[in-house]
Amino acid sequence: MLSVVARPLGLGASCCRGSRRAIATVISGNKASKLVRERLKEEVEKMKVQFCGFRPSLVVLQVGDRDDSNLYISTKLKAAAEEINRVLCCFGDVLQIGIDAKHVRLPNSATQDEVLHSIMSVNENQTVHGLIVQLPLDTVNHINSELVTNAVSPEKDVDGLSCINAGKLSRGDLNDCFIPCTPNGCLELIRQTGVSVAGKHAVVIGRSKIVGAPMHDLLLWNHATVTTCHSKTPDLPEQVGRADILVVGAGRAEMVRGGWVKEGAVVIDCGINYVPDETRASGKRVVGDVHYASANQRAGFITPVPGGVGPMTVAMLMENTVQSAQRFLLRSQSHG
Ligand code: NAP
Ligand code: LUD
Repeated sequence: MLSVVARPLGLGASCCRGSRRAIATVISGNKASKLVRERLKEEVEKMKVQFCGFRPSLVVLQVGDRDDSNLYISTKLKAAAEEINRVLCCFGDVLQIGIDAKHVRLPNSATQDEVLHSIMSVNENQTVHGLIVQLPLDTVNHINSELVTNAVSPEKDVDGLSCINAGKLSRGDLNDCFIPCTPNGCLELIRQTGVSVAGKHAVVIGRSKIVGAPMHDLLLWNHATVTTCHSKTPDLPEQVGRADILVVGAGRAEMVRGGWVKEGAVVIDCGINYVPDETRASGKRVVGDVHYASANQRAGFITPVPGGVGPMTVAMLMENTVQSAQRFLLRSQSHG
C-alpha cells in the first residue's frame, strides 16, 4: 500500500529535536490521486461488466484557448481516457480510468447564446453523465459566467459549481450534491494525514466559488470551526496563527509566510502561480500561495506545489463523474 505522506504518521507533527526543528511531513497529491484513480479504474471495470460495456462519460467545454486551461484540460482528458493499448500508451505514468471524455472547444468569438446552446445539447444527451465548463472563459464577447455555470444540469454538474449543488453543500446535504473538485481533493489530502477535522479550528484564505467558499462549507460540515479570510481581512497573520488546519486559495505567490503558521498545523496550498525563473528553459516556475521553505519548518504536514492539490482536483473530477454515472444507472433502474 502506497503511503501518500513522505514520513510515517506520528513523526509528522512538528517537534523540537534539541534546538533544531523537525520539518513537516509532505502530503503527496501525486500519490493520493493515484490511489483514487486506481480505485475508480476498478469501479469502472465492474460497471462495464455488470452493465454490458457501459462507460461513464464526461464532456469538458472550453471557450477560447488559454494556455493554462489547455494544460489542465489535457491532464483531465488523459486521466479519464480508456487505455486501449498499454504498449502504445504515451502518457507516462498517467493511470487511465476508462471514462469516455470528450473535449468541446468553442472559439473565443462564441456568443453567450452559442455557449448556452452547447450546454443545453450536452444536458439533453442521455449518454453523457458529466459536464464541466473550464473557467475562466476566454472570450472577446461579454459572457455571464454565472449564467453559464448555472445552465449545466445539476445532475451532470460534476464541478459542483451550479447554485443548486453549492446551496446543498452550504446546507450540509453532502450526500445529495456534487462537491467541487478542489475542496474535495483538499479534504482527501487532510484525511491522508490522519488528523481528524472534527473539533479543529480551520482557517480558509479565499472565498471564491471554486475554492474558498465550498472549502469553508466542507470543513464546517465535517465539524471544524471555520474562519474564512479574504482581501479585506485586516489581521491575516493572526488568523493564520490560529489554524490547526489551513487551506490557502488566494492566488498570491508565496503570500503566507512560515512565521504565521501554528506549529504542527496541516497546511494545504491550492495556489498555482507562475513566477519568472531564468534558470528554467521555460523562463518560469510554479509556486503556491504558501512560502514553502519557511512554512515546512513550522507545519506538521504540508502539500507541495506542484504535486499537491492540482492532481487531486483532477482525481476528484473523475470521482464525481463515476458517481454521476452510478446515480444515472440507479435512476434508470428505478424507472424500469
Ligand atoms: P480568485 O477567484 O481570484 O479568489 C481569490 C480569493 O483570495 C478571493 O476571495 C480574494 O479575496 C482572496 N485574496 C486575494 N488576495 C488576498 C490577500 N492578499 N489576502 C487575503 N485574501 C486574498 O481565485 P481562485 O479561483 O479561488 O484560485 C485561488 C488560487 O488557487 C489561484 O492560485 C488558482 O490558480 C489556484 N487554484 C488551484 C486549483 C488546483 O486545483 N490546484 C484549483 C482552483 C484554483 P476577495 O474575495 O476579497 O477578492
Ligand atoms: N474551471 C478548474 N479552472 C481552473 N496541476 C482546474 C487545475 C489541474 N470549471 C473549472 O481544473 O476544476 C476546475 N473547474 N480548475 N485547475 C484550476 C482551476 C477550472 C489546476 C491545476 C491542475 C487543474 C494540475 O494538475 C499540476 C500540479 O499542481 O501538480 C501541475 C501544475 C503546473 O502548472 O505545473
